[in-house]
Amino acid sequence: MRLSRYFLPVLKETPGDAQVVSHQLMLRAGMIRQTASGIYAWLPLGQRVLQKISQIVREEQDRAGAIEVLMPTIQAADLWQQSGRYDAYGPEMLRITDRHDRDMLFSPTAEELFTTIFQNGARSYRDLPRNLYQIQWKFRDEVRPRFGVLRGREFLMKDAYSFDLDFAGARHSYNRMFLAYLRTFARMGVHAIPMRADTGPIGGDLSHEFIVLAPNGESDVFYHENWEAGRDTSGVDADDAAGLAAWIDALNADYAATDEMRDPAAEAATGAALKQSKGIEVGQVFYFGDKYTRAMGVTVQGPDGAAVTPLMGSYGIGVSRLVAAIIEASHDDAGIIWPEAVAPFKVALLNLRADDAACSAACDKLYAELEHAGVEVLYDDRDERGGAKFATADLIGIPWQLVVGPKGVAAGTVELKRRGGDRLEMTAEAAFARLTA
Ligand code: 5CA
Repeated sequence: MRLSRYFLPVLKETPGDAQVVSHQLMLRAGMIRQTASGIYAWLPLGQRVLQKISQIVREEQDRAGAIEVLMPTIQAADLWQQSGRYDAYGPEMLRITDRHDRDMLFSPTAEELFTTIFQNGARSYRDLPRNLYQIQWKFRDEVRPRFGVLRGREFLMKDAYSFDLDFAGARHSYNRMFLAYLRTFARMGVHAIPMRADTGPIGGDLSHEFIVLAPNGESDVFYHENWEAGRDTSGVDADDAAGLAAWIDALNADYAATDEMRDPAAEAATGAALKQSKGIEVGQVFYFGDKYTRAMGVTVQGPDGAAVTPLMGSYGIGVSRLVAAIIEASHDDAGIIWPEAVAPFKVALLNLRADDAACSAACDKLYAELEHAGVEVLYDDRDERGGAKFATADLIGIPWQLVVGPKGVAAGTVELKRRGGDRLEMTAEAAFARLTA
């Protein structure tokens, strides 16, 4: 992409109404604009990151055996009356009346809808276990939307819903998602710690929140220092129910809890190893058994012919919140530092002299070659000073800067710099080889 033809409205000044660094940087880097309280437009750079994160989430959900669907955002109220949540949900639910005076709502979550859709398609025990998921916008009329997309009103969520015949199966479905979440967040370059959590309006008796440690987080969290190291999930077999359960139990033997779920006895046992921090909840998993299937009268025919009420869990990831959470965890004074897996572009190609024919020819050639090799390049071909180009590339956090100036071109060299690292001089061929390795 040539910057001269892109839509990247960066801001020089930090907007006064943005209190946390991720919100400031997302506005300054031209990723989002607020259109109403807690509602944001995603500009091209923000949309690219949202897509990168969604794709990692999708790949790990698919790998865990979940099946993608897409549900509507607007739902009929009667669905929620069946489960009893229409009245229970309260003012966070955006209620809408259509032209025929029918009560509708904008989905804040989708247990009821997935339960009905499942009921409609599943007849017998052979149709279980299943896990259906979507990546779709949600709306919650938060009392205090704040910190940009960290707590928005409209936000992008991955929500998955599992259906099982018995408790052992449901527990395995929960554990599969637990593992998938560890893998998902690690691939994005963030470390998310699972913590026992309250179930809130979703209900049920078992839940974990996945928390990224960050000074601007809204949750107070307490955890064993062992959690500061990442966990290697490469050898874990998600199909081995007993092995997976044992692996997760061993992991959870290290204490970690949110403020509402503190356990003084367990904390005393953790002793000096206990750490306290602020954190951002980027995902949450729930097991709630037959709460929705029973209320909505869902059954399938069991192996012996008798009707069985399926047991459910639901599993959310805050996809749009993650964009900001990753920035909270990865930035410096100059701007964002994207982990390569979620970066909007891999390389910023900086032409230091757009008015110099030889320099521009060298840049154009590198740009064409990198594009041809499938490398995502943002080519700063604008007629601007080098300083402004470095500042923009730093602000928007592109992992690699490929710097081409007239002196280098004459000497047959370019400079390659890792965002936040040193600049190394090399031939254009060597830089190309490094970026396509
Ligand atoms: N139905 C369940 C699981 S699918 C559910 O709704 N869970 S949740 O309430 O925990 O939301 C899932 C994730 O969405 C949260 O972990 C959080 O990362 C994200 N989220 C929730 N509220 C907001 C919000 N107001 N702004 C941005 N992200 C949010």
